[in-house]
Amino acid sequence: ADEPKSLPDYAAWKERSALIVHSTNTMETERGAIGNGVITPSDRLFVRNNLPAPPATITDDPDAWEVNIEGVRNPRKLTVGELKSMGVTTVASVLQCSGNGRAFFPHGASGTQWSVGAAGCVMWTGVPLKDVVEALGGPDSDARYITSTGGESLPEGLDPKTIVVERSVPTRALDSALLAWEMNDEPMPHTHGGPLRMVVPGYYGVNNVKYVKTIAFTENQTDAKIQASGYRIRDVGEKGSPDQPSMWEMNVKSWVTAPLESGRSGRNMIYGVAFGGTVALDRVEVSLDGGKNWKQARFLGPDLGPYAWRPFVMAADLSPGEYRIVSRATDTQGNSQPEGRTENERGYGHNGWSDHGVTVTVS
Ligand code: MSS
Repeated sequence: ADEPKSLPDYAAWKERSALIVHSTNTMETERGAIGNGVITPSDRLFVRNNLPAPPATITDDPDAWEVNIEGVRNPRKLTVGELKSMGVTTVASVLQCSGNGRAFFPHGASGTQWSVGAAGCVMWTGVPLKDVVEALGGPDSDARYITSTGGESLPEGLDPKTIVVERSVPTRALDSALLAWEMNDEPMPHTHGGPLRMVVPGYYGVNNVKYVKTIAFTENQTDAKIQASGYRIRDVGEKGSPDQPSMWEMNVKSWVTAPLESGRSGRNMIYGVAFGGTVALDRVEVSLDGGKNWKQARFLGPDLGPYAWRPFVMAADLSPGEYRIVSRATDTQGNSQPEGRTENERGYGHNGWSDHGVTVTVS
């Protein structure tokens, strides 16, 4: 058997037993380690890097880190120290990779075979991007996108546009975006984008650019590959292109976190997590028979706002047998998880309830 992979140095502080190490750049939270808390402990949070992480020394003096703000009336460079005097807010939001659930696609979508654990709910603290932009005179009048650039140093000899982590999101995200220097009440770990991270609540992980070094208000989306052809919903076998839907706002989703395999005859508590992306959740229903009959679950713990996930629980009195347990979330706009998948080349955005279920044997 293969030796279990160990954690890479830059993530060595993580709880090894809570994670599946896919590669040096990709680690997911075990389904059973997601638990039923409103916040994912930092040492259990998944990691995904498209490029090797910059050296950990970038967080030695976090207040000295500089970010360029461009495409505003008075463009300038600001340090994290300066940002800290411009405003502060804390937002709980789900960080989820676009490819979470890719392992369920039957066509063998290329990329990390994430099951459910490329997601967590995190508390971010930083300055609302809106406050920063207003202090600099507001965005240029033709701005339609906010383009964030990651601070990795790029290997020489390659066209930077083909490798840089640079993502554009529509300016509607300005209402909620923040430049965050803390995660879960601690300085932003280097592993998760410290000293400074662009956080776009309710948007897929890729838009939450780590070690952010430039924020630009732009008329067009960046032509970086990760934006122009990457992270797009396209038919199986098709190439990526800018006219296809980009992985921006997340869709409504839920999954069961316990029990996962076996239960004892009698009362069982079924737990899971659910979120609505940029829309608050209305309800979660659970089915014990693969979707024939549904019963509403109860939310657990405090509501940390529309971008956070909500743990849920449902009590079930089970006699011995096999159960297909599935959950289905609905947001306050009436969007519900579909039963199936939207087949797509890269296996993005899967929120179908059927594939995300678990088969539990009660004895
Ligand atoms: N940022 C940067 N700078 N770099 C990289 O690579 N990645 C992405 C984000 N950001 C990156 C960034 C992704 S893709 C994701 S998911 C995220 O991040 C993750 O996070 P963490 O913290 O967990 O690691 Mo998919 O959609």
